[in-house]
Amino acid sequence: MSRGGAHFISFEGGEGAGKTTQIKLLGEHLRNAGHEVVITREPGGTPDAEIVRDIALNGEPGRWSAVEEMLLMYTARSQLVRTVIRPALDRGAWVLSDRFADSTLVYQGYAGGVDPDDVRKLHALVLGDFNPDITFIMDIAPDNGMRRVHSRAEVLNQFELRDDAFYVRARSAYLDIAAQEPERCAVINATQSPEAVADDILQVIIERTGTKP
Ligand code: Z5A
Repeated sequence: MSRGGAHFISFEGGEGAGKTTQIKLLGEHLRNAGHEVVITREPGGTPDAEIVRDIALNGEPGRWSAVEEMLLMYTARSQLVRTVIRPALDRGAWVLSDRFADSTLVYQGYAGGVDPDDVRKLHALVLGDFNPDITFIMDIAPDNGMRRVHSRAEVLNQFELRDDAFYVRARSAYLDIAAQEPERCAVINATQSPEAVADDILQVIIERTGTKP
């Protein structure tokens, strides 16, 4: 999808994969190079969508069915795209999103039990063919990622309390999506040092955009 000088990049992967860390590093790199950068996250990214984040993520596992979670995610996503992401792309900005639609396909779909085709249909209904230009799949074994999360000593959200099999299904679903959509997705070895991961990410951006930002 051509957007002129604008780029929409999403970061996906399991808990503790380093998505937030890498978005910060890439955002700094791009801003230092003189680009407008809009960083957002999902669920969230607008005041209303942050309220959805709060009710979707907190509480006990099982508070919402997977279908209900999917609807919450797309309600928040629709407003985020309409009010933040599309306007930023229209201005020519780089938009870096901490998770996007693949998270719903993986967490509510492949790992959560909603038919993935139904998730795709909802995406088409809400957003048409709107998708990131590049999606980084930050790949790390779930136990390794969770060790990083636990070492932060925060209160865990209801997704971080799910059983190991859920995370194993999620990792494998991400790798399947990357295999199905190699033009959009790039799998990054997230077990490396933050600097090495950042180098790999920049390399993919150079290859895919044809410019060194
Ligand atoms: N969810 C969903 O179900 N459906 C949807 O459609 C959407 C989301 C959009 C959001 O939680 C939850 O919502 C998510 C899926 C669900 N499930 N969970 N959990 P979140 O935003 O709170 O969690 P997260 O997205 O997984 O982020 P995270 O746990 O903060 O991980 P991260 O952003 O990938 O990692 P980080 O914060 O950059 O780093 C984690 C720690 O590791 C930190 O202490 C770093 O200093 C450290 N770190 C980072 N990189 C490295 C490297 N390379 N080496 C060593 N240590 C590192």
